[in-house]
Amino acid sequence: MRILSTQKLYLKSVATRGGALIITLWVTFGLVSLALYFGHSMSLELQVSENRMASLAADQAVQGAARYAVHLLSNLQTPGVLPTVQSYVQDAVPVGDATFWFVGRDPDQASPTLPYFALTDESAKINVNSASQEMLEALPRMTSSLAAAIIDWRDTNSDLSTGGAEDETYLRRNPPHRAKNSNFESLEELRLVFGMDMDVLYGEDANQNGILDPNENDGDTSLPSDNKDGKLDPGIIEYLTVATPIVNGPGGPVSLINASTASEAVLTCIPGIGKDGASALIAYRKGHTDQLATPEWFTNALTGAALQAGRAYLTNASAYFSADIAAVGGHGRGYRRQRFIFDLSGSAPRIMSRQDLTALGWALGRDARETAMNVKRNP
Ligand SMILES: [Ca+2]
Ligand SMILES: [Ca+2]
Ligand SMILES: [Ca+2]
Ligand SMILES: [Ca+2]
Repeated sequence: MRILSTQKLYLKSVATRGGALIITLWVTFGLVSLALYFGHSMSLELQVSENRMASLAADQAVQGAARYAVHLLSNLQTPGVLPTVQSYVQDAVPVGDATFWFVGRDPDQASPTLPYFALTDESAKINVNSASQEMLEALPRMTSSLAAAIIDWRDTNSDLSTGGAEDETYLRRNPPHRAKNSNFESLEELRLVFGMDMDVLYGEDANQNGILDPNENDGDTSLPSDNKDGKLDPGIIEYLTVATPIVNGPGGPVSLINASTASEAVLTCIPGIGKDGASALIAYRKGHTDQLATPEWFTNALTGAALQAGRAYLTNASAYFSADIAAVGGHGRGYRRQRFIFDLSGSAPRIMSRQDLTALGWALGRDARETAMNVKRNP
């Protein structure tokens, strides 16, 4: 009996120790899980705060780049003429941990997929507030009805142009509104014009960077819709501005277009110049880069009727420039993009507009993020 009760006591003690062991194991497991949980959430928090820091650094880089642009534009070697890309930095410029780029347009359009970095000239574009119906109709993707609707939107009267749209059309919309009957203040306002669609306005260049990104050349596989032809077919927004002043020309109001910086598509829209005159201007300026600061160099490139009709629209200088600034913070994180338009016509430079383009997504092509990581920075 005595032996039995000793065995019972032993077994009881083993059971108690086993229970204690299981409890200890559970507690340990719980502690390890808690440690792992807090460790994970702390590392997530750290990552979030690093991303926040990177975004802040990118924001600061954008502001710094804007000041740098103002400095460059206020100290032009030849007034009105953009500096050559060799004379200033514009590609993967380090600012502390951050890096910025000026997203530009290649005047020679050397490659449809390679990003080009530079400040840009607003006088290289057609002013949507002064353009005639004829000029608007000459834009790629434009129809005569849409050109008429643009003019009806901005003209102060309510007389309906052929194919255009005034109050009665807009009042039928849900919610109803009226035609603006005054000038466009921004190009985004074009979205309100009757007959406008995203294809016409933005074309294939969904991120508005002037180059063909992979999703812009894959047909309907991903947005935007494109013709997969290896070339960028931009929308009309690429060729338009609201920044340049409207002056009195011999045939009515005009906004001068810079023959030294305008694309062939823009030059083609100028009355009397057309496709032939535009190619003549482009060929001349490629062959005579040293003459582009010469006043009225374009008179040597055009002949007869083209010169007579087109001269009133052309200039070789500008006082309206834009800096489309993209930046990332440390480790290539925290992407930001803002487009500034500057008015340099007065005694002090003025920011005419500032537009946040971050939501359009990455605009710097394939290699920029890696370049940013490898940029040499001051210690
Ligand atoms: Ca009107
Ligand atoms: Ca693009
Ligand atoms: Ca596509
Ligand atoms: Ca295309």
